[in-house]
Amino acid sequence: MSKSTSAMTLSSDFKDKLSEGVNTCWKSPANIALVKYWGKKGHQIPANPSLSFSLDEAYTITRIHAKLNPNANGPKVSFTFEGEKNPAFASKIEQFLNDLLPHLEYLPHVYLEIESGNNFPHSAGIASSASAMSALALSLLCIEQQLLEEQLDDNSFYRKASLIARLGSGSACRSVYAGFSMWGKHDDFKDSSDNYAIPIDFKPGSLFENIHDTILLVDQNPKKVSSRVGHQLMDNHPFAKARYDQAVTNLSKMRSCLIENDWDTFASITETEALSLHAMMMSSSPGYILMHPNTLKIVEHLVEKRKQNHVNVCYTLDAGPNLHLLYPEEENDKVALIISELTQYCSDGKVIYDTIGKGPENKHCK
Ligand code: 2P0
Repeated sequence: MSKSTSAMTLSSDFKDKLSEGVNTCWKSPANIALVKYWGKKGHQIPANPSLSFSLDEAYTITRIHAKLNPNANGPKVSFTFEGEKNPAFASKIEQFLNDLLPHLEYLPHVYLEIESGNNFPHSAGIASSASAMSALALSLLCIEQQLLEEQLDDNSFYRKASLIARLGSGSACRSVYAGFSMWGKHDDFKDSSDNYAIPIDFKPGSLFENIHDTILLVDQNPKKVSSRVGHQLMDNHPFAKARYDQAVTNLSKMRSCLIENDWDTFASITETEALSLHAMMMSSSPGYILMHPNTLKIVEHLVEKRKQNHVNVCYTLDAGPNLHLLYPEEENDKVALIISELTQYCSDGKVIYDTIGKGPENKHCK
């Protein structure tokens, strides 16, 4: 096991530090996948590699105050979400922390007061598990840093944070980095791993540097089938192998077009990935549809308008009905005109403007 994934030696006075109280606070973003993770092998191991970029405006802030739990009988948690105590979630976090015992040696000795909040409404139909789990992972690791004999270097810190986030929610492991990152073993990406995400090892072309992601909120209700169930339905899916092979090939192509600044190929792969993801859902057993009639209306309208007006804009979908419009910064004005025609299909006309982000931020320790 590498230094980044194994438990580190706690300092001799870690209990004194905990008696005084250890604090941390991290802000961590959501991300949007271009090559989609859909299907698992074993415990939180992806069936195929994926690639995403972190967002700027959609994030979670998590604060933890860690105290000594003198009974040392396992991690204990109190959890407050947006100012309200949530005991049901606290017990879910305690289960998650039990999974982390091999990775964070201090956990049996602590009582954690966790406070968390999002800057986007959690009912808005935007995935919050990636920002929430990455903020939690970074905070838990930051507490460890303050209790260790020797500090992790930056690279090891983020890899270990990514591994911990992955155990909470797969897509979260990509959110610990700025910009584009990928997760899952792939021959074209040196150091790639199924255990954690890595930042991409090249500079993307200028079209992707300040890429925008405008989210058209078609439906703000919680989705009918969770991603956890969706992943499970890939287990005996008749098209699973073809889908996993397609993702591997698309990741190679995506790497090339990001390097070569090739928008058209980028758009084509991104849209194929979105449609394949939803095709997997529709052809599962039982099949289900997360897209809304307005999702398709927007796709039709967008495809027609971008052709007429020669605009570099494409769409992707998460596991839900809301459209993410992706476009280079320089297309801002032209896309704004198209968006003004698309809000008629959005729930309460709602649109969230976001861009590629600078990654997580620490408020105290790193
Ligand atoms: C992704 N999604 O790559 C894909 C595309 C949604 C669509 O990963 O069970 O919440 O927590 O590991 O990460 C959503 O699934 O699943 C997801 P878990 P997760 O972003």
